[in-house]
Parts: sequence; C-alpha cells; structure tokens
Amino acid sequence: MNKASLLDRLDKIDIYPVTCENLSAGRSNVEVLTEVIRGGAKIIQLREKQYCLREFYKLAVIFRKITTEAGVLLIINDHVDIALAVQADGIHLGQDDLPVPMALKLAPGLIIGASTHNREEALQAQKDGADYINIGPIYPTKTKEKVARFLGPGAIPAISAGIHVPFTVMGGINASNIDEVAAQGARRIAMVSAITKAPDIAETVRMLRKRISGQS
Ligand code: TZP
Ligand code: MG
Repeated sequence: MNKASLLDRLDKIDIYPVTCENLSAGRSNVEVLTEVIRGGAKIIQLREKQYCLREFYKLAVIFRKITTEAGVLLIINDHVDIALAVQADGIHLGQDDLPVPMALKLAPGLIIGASTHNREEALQAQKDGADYINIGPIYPTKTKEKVARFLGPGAIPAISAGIHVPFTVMGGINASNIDEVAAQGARRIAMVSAITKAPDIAETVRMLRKRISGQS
C-alpha cells in the first residue's frame, strides 16, 4: 500500500492499542490482537520489550498476517528492520531509538511515529518528518520502565498547538479519565494496560471508541 493511503488510514484511527504480554492477564499478544480487532480497533502497535529479536520477528509475522486479513494498520515498536522484514505499515520510535530522519531514509514507504514528552521534542519530531507524534505520558503510568514526569491533560492543547501532523496521546489513560483527555482535543488515544488488562478486551475497546467519539 502506498504511503498516502497509509496516512489516510492513520488519520481515521481513534483508539490505538499497544501490546504488552506481561500486562495481559495470562493472555498471549495474539489473543489480545484478535480481541482488539473484534472490538473495532483500526491500528495496533506491537511493543514487546521482553522478547529476543528472533521471537519478536516471529510474532511480527503472525501479527502481519492477522492485521492484513482484518484491514488493521500494524505499527512495530523500535525495530525498523523487523518492520521492513514483515512489511508492516509503520514504525514507532522513542527518543532513544533510531532518529526519525534515518528511519525515513531506510523505510520511506512506512508511517513513522515518534514519542515526545514536551513541546520541543514534538516540534523537532515534526521538523524531522515524523508522520505522527505521540505526546505522553499524560498521567502516571507503571507500564513504561523509564518513565518521564507526567504531563497532565492540560499539556495536550499546549503541545499539540504547533503540530500539524496527527498526534496521539498516551500514558495512564483509562475509562475513568478518557473523557478528560478527549475534552482537551485528543482524538487518537493510545493505551496499553487499560486494554490489555481488561477482562473483556473487545467490549472495552468498543466502549472506549464510543467515548473518544463522544457517543456515550
Ligand atoms: N510511552 C509513554 S507512556 C507509555 C509509553 C510506552 C506507557 C503507557 O501505558 P499505559 O498502560 O496505557 O499507561
Ligand atoms: Mg522505543
């Protein structure tokens, strides 16, 4: 698929589930993927810090097959080589990963997302050519190992003001605060544990999607 179509699909996402097997209540990443698709998610990020590269690659192959069949965007966390190898739709990079301009050079046809934690990083990522920017953590979170100071929902309009590419928000977002986040202008909301830990993942995804679009 060409990059323009990928960006068009990215523009339309609402919930953005991100995997973490350790936080999935004994379920595998593939089970979580199947459930988030059943719930209607249009994108997923494969993020798994515990696996060696070979295991991550094998999992990415399975994710690619399932997401292609379901028409869901697949974004690979950290690993540009694996994203290219499995023909994923995009790559998500943090401040300690390969720089965005280099990822664009290696994978010009893929969506490149960048994690940012303040206005300077967000503007820099945009200047570097990131296709979307994540702003976070919005609230305290135990999911991320090396966690930056949380920003608070008020940072969403403050940081996104200068951003013209789509932005996602992340970090400690769940059913109890998602309305507050949406009220600050976030339309694309990334979550790990609120989804992976949910007893009924598909139903939780359905409910959170409605909340993002303001339907309930
Ligand atoms: N980057 C910023 S916050 C975060 C990452 C990877 C973790 C978010 O996880 P959760 O469980 O949705 O708080
Ligand atoms: Mg990373």
